[in-house]
Amino acid sequence: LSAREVINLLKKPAFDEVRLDDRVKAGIRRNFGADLTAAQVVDKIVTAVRAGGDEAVAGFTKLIDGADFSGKSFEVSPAEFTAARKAVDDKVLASIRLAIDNVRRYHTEQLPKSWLTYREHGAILGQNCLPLDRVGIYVPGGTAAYPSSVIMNAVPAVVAGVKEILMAVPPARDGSVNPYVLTAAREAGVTRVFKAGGAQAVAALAFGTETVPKVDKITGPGNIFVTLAKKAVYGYCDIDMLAGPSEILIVADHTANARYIAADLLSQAEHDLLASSILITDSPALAGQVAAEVEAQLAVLPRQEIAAAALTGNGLIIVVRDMAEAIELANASAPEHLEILTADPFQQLPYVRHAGAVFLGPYSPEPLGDYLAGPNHVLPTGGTARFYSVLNVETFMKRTSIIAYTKAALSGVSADVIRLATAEGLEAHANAIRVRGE
Ligand code: HSO
Ligand code: ZN
Repeated sequence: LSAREVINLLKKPAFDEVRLDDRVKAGIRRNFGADLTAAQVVDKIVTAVRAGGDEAVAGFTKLIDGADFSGKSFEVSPAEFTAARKAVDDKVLASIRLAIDNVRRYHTEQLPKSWLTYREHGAILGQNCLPLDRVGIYVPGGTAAYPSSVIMNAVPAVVAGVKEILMAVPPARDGSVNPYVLTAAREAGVTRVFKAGGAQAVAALAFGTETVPKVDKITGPGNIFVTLAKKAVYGYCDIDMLAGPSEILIVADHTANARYIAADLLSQAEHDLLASSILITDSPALAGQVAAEVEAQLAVLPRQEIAAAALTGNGLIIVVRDMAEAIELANASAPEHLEILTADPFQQLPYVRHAGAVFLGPYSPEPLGDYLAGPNHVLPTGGTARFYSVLNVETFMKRTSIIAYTKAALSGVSADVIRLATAEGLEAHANAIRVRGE
């Protein structure tokens, strides 16, 4: 392929209706009885929940997840938390706690500082960094019930100082929620958990219902319905980003270990039918070894079907002339996860401009970051690493500016302010300065 063709191949859309897989399309037809797009379905759900509150949420939960909460609470009770905790092995609990600890330590470093500074004539200027009051974190269910995602969303919010952290997670048919997810929620500091998923959960958090208080921001990954719902409610509350299927792009030279590379490529492929796994190397020999390794390792994976579909759809091995070309292609792709497996990976780091997270060297496999190295695993996908950042403490904070001038400081700039106000034709603005000079 020409360089241009390769670059076009690597630049995937963040998410779009075209990427809906057939099972989702069949689900839409089954539940909504028409050939609607996902965006149209989401629009219907969001409007219904905004008007109908709890009852509408319960209706969609029954229709889509099969769990029946009509006339019952869909909030997780203290008894359910206790039962979940009992179902979790002590060793797993210890690992959850280690992950929370590492993630907390890392995110504490990110806390922004409020500050005040002096200007001429005793004027004081500053900035106050404040946590949001109430946030909602979305945690996917189904085959993607990830306690690690609970940790990655909740811990930065706790570190930011958010008082109320609500969580929404889709229930199983019998109305239950994965015990690991509930235990991680409790350990990480989540305040309340609601058994609702999809667009209905996002709408409930954004607009509030009788049971669910309205939040200021919704974070966390989800399927296409969750993502489109976040887009639809943006402005009524804030959102973190619009995330799509997982991606890994590995840049490697002849010194890299083909078994490691294959394992890491498969680690993201097993997430999702639409996940993407790409190797870029300047070594044709390595390319061949990795292709063989991927086949061998894939053959014994429990989630073989998903991983194979992902590799067929979005798996690539690209052989380039040199590392400069490899990094250029990596930047063009702006991957969620970028692994650099070269003789001296730090040498490439200064040239990396677009990536959600970078993993350097043979002992920093991507799954280490998914669970407990400390950095967040909620990352921009689909090329959006060009403009979105990884989820972080400031995701849960906002800044307020502070202005405290003295009489002397004000009179020093009065004429300038009046001139600017007059130029804008805003006489009342000018007067606010004038009356203080009298
Ligand atoms: N790699 C996923 C996060 C995750 N992996 C959760 C395992 N559990 C998206 O970056
Ligand atoms: Zn992962």
